[in-house]
Formats: sequence, C-alpha cells, structure tokens
Amino acid sequence: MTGDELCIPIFKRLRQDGTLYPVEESQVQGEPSQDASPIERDTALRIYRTMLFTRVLDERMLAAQRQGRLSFYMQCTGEEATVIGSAAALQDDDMIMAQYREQGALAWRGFSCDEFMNQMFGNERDYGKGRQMPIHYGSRDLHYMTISSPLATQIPQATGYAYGQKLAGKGQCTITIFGEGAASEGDFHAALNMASVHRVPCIFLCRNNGYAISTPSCEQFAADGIAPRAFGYHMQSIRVDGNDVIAVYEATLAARKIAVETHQPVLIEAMTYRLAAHSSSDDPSGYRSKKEEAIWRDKDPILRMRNWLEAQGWWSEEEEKATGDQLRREVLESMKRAEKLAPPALDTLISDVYDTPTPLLTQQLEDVKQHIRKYPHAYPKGAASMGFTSQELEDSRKVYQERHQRVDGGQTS
Ligand SMILES: Cc1ncc(C[n+]2csc(CCOP(=O)(O)OP(=O)(O)O)c2C)c(N)n1
Repeated sequence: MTGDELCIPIFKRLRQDGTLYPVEESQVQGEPSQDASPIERDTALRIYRTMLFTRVLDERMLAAQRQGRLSFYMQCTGEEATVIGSAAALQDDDMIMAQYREQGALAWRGFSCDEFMNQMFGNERDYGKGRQMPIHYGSRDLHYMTISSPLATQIPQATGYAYGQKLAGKGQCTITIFGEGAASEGDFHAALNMASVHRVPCIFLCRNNGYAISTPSCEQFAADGIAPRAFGYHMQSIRVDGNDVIAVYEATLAARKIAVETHQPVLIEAMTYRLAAHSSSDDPSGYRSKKEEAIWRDKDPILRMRNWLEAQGWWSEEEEKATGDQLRREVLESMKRAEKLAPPALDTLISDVYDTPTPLLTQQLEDVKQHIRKYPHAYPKGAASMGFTSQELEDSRKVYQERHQRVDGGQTS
C-alpha cells in the first residue's frame, strides 16, 4: 500500500463572496442550520479588527524596514484567518507557541501596539531587553511563549508544556503553530509521537502556506501534505481552508474540546498562502510568478470575512475606512514613540542569564564596553545609556579622531 488513495478533503464554511456553504444533512445536529451565525457578533468583529490591525502593522513595518528604520520584519499577510481564527477559539490562559509569522495571535490576546514596537526597536521597554532580532515577541502575561529562531523547536516544547498542563489538571491546552517547512524537521515527528503516547492536550496547527522560503511545498513532501501524518501517530487530524476564518475557528474549537476533554492531541492543517515575501530580506520574484500570487490575492481572507460581515449587516464601508485610518495613525504614532526611547542599559546584556554572572560573562561585558569606548562613533547616540557618561564618550571620540587623523596623514604623505 502506498497511501495514494489517502487524500484528505478540506473543511470549508465560507465562500469568497461572503456566503456560507450549505450544511450537509449529515453534519446538522438538532436545530442549527447555515442561517445561524457560526461566530457571535462581538467575537466576529473583534477577530476582524485584529485582522485589519495585523495587515496595517505588516504594511507599516515593511515600509519602516525599507526606510532603514528597522533591521528586519516578517509578514503574516494572507494568513490572518488561520492565525487569528484559531487564537479566537482558545481560552485566554491556553498556551500559544508560535513560529514567527503569527503576530495576529498575539494581537488577539491584547499585546498592544506599543509592546510590538518596543520589541521591534529593541528599546529599554522591550521585554527581551533588545537581545533579539525584531519579531521575537513574547508575553508571559498573555501566555505566549517568546519566539525562537531555530525552526520547529517550539513543537516538542509544546508537547512538554501540554504534558505539564495535563498533570496540573486545570483544563488548559497548548497550541503550537508552525509552517509546513518546519513539519519537515525531526522535531515535528518527535513532538507528535510523544504527544500521542502521553495523551497530552496539544493542538498542532500547521500553516501550509505553499513555501518554505523559496522551496515550494511540492518539493517538500511526496504524499498528501501534512494532515495524514497524524494517522501514523494514532492522532486525530483535520484539513481546513486556512483563508476561511469560520472553518478555522470551528475546527480549532472542536480540536480544543478533544484535547482538553479526552487528553488527545489533534493535528490541524490549514491550507493557505504566504502572500508576502518570506521576510523583508527575501524577494519572491525569483521563485514564483505574479500570476500565482494574483490567484491567491483574490482569495484574501480579510476580504472574505468582510464580505460575510457586511452580509450579516455587521460592517459597512464607512466603518472599514474609519477603522483603517485609525489603525494606521495608531501604528505610526506608536512607532515614533518607540524609536525615541533609549536602548536598554548595557549591563542588562548579562543581568538575568545567571543568578550570579560567571567570570567569563563579566569579562565579555567588559570587553564590549572597551570596544564601545574605543569606537563610540559606531554605536547609537544613546550609548550614554550603556553606562558611560557623555564626557567619557566625548573623550574617547576625540582620541579616536586624533588617532585616525594621524593614520590618514601617514598614508597620504
Ligand atoms: C533549524 C533551522 N533550519 C533552518 C532555518 C532557516 N529557516 C528559517 S524560516 C525557514 C523556512 C520555514 O518555512 P515554513 O516552516 O514553511 O514557514 P513559513 O516561513 O512558510 O511561514 C527556514 C528554512 C532555521 N531558522 N532554523
């Protein structure tokens, strides 16, 4: 048996024009029909506003990176329904362990625009104290594990965390979100196996967005995507239209119920598309066509939800414009505030690595300080907040200039 006949269908609820697919007789239990709203009004509007915020944040931060104000950025554009629809189906104290493209889930939990900016600009209010690249957000209060750069490491960590939740017996679960590229890592398989063996309340949500940087999904796996892999681990699995916020929301609600009530992990594969480049350092024109992108732009998850909200009579052209204007203002003002804040004090570089810094770390910090004293011109103006007085920096700047004048003079004569 090769598994060729195994082809999992895609669960869908919402068409692009904002109408719902008819509910099959077999799926209808009791009274509810396709006429009943699958998401109640307040939740739907909050999801939609979070989707709009995430899109505006992406647009502004990519522009900021192009202007040289920010070193790096990664967009969620095109995947908002997968990320925010799933987060909305969880309880606030469920743990989220994401990859890097899931700022929408953090925004849903209430991470403020200022908190996003402080992390990206690595200023003195950044929870990570400026020690990470932009987009490595995290929030203990919001039960959102800080992003790690090494791919897929969050997946086995989620299994372990969910095991702890099971032992604590408080009815919480963990969701871990990752790309189909990350699902090629050994960590993915180890995580699913252990989750299944130990029956932990964990939802594995794969965003199958078509590409792992420049590698298309057809070059990543030969079988029918990610969803069927669950069967090898004796787990339940569902494939869902990742641009359909209602389908993602309902699938995650059902997965959470299975995970928490029966202590079984569930794998969700959300079929979506990475509309933007992989990151601000990438140019997708080298590996995919404009025509392909246009097909997916027509399936925009935000437009699809807007069509549905308008059909419900819950949203209008005026509200769309006013909300967009307000969000753009909010993001710009927040960015200006974050840029003006000083960098974290230099000593915090090692202050909370160990209870007492090791002699090697202390020596390394001293070396960094000497380097800054020697080359102050190469460091931000806020270097004074790195523990030096303005006079110290001015003195070292003079020494540096004098030395260079001597060197330049020697070379030209
Ligand atoms: C262990 C490791 N290997 C390689 C990388 C480089 N890398 C960063 S993102 C990425 C592609 C991930 O693709 P996917 O999981 O599909 O997520 P997407 O970017 O499409 O959202 C790779 C290979 C890394 N960060 N860590």
